[in-house]
Amino acid sequence: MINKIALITGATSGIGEATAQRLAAEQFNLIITGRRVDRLEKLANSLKENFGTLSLCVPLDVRNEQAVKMTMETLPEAWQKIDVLINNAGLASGLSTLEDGDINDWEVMIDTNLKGLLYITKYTIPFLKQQSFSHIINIGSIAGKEVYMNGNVYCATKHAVDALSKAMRLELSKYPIKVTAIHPGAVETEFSVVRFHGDENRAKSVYDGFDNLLATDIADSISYVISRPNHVNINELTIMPTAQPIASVIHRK
Ligand code: NDP
Ligand code: 8X3
Repeated sequence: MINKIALITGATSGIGEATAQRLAAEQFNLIITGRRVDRLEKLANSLKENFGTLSLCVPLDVRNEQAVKMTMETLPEAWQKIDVLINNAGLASGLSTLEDGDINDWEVMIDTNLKGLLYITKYTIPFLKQQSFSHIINIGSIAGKEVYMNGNVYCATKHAVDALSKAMRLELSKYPIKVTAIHPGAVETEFSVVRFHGDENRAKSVYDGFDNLLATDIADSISYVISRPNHVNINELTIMPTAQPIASVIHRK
């Protein structure tokens, strides 16, 4: 059996890392990217040891268009048959009104969540097109479906991911490349530590008193979506903790 290949952005932590574990368990070989090289190498070794699969570690900042272009244009031949692209790398930076917002936070979110996703997608499409069927999974957010207080720019970038997912589906179904957007609510990862610029106590309090989603729950949904028959595409999934009916309401014990 020939192993399928998935490219996962942001595989060094959280949802991306859990997805790498899940897909390797299903015998995918993986192109894993992120900025933290030590974590990529550790992950690749553990996947090989636990599942016998191969990983190509690609240290990459998705905000660097030239680096993304060069990475994809020089991809070793054995890794060019990409079946699944998982656009997962992303972040929230800060949580405040626009009036009080930090412009650097806005730039980082727009450059990563929006422009980074575009760069990766543009330079991966030539490989996806070569496959008889392939699939793009975009990790959006409930913040791309609703707007909550102080979420402004993060919400805007995730609304853009929602719009781009629809645009990609329109343009790419002819090849055919499937496009699925997955919109999670609160998942406990490093997300809130990053949002609060390293304040671990504040980050922990986000998940106090209710059963948040786990990164493995989202990996599970990705596994489901990419294992449907070729003629079936799941356009989008919104996945929430039971205790979080909408973005801004969490029932805490
Ligand atoms: P984590 O902070 O745990 O993981 C984020 C990943 O993105 C890391 O692997 C990080 O790698 C990577 N990343 C961030 N910036 C860049 C960059 N410039 N270039 C390359 N990689 C980058 O958070 P999550 O796993 O929670 O987040 C994954 C995705 O899920 C994000 O798009 C997030 O918006 C989305 N999401 C998260 C939710 C949550 O509640 N946690 C809910 C809904 C959506 P590195 O730092 O090594 O570069
Ligand atoms: C992350 C979920 O609700 O913090 O996208 O925006 S939320």
